[in-house]
Amino acid sequence: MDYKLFYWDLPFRGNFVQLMLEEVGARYQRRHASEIYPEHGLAIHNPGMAPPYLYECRSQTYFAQMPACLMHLGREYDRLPAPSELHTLALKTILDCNDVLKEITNNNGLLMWQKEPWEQFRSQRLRRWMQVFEHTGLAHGLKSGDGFLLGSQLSVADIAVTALFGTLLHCLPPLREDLLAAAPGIAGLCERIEARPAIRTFLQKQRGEYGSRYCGGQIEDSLRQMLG
Ligand SMILES: N[C@@H](CCC(=O)N[C@@H](CS)C(=O)NCC(=O)O)C(=O)O
Repeated sequence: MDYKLFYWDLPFRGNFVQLMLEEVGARYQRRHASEIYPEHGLAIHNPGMAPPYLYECRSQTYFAQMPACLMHLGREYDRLPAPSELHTLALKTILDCNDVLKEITNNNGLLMWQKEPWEQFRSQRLRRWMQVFEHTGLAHGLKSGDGFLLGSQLSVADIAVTALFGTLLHCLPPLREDLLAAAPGIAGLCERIEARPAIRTFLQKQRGEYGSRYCGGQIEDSLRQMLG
């Protein structure tokens, strides 16, 4: 066993780590977040605020913070670009993705969405975020039918973008038209990454179990109401 991933029975933030574990063929167990959070959250070494938690068996280390988990796996499995500027852009991309998760859930579900702020977010910030990823890809040679976000090789950035938008489109399909309009290259990239054998097999199984569940809670209900 290489890793244990502690998360809820949802794709949302956990799939960033899990798609990576699948892509690299790591031996891992998916465990329920409640085994750690909240009761035992401070009892582990290097505690974090909330799931996901990644436990590395070899080093007996817990990692919290999704971007840290993903960067760690990227380094362990050689899925980080070698030039230091691209390495930093990979981190930046993962942080961008984590920001989108927070924004789309209205600050991790602090307030439920109302029609007007949602429509404003959808047509302005969400659209702009999509364009941010699209422009990054185009600047590094992403084409409509091939390529990756940061150059000629798959990196953690491709896994992150797919965990963000592939999941979003599967769970909240009305947003597909938004991505196709604002970031067609990213839409194609997500399809290609989701079609990679290990990831495809995993997603088929997970989507069979979870259906279209996304982030859970009242905020997911609120998002669905907004999308009619
Ligand atoms: N910045 C953290 C955010 C963690 C987070 O917000 N986790 C959510 C699920 S995606 C959670 O379980 N929140 C429960 C809580 O904060 O009480 C990360 O990137 O991992």
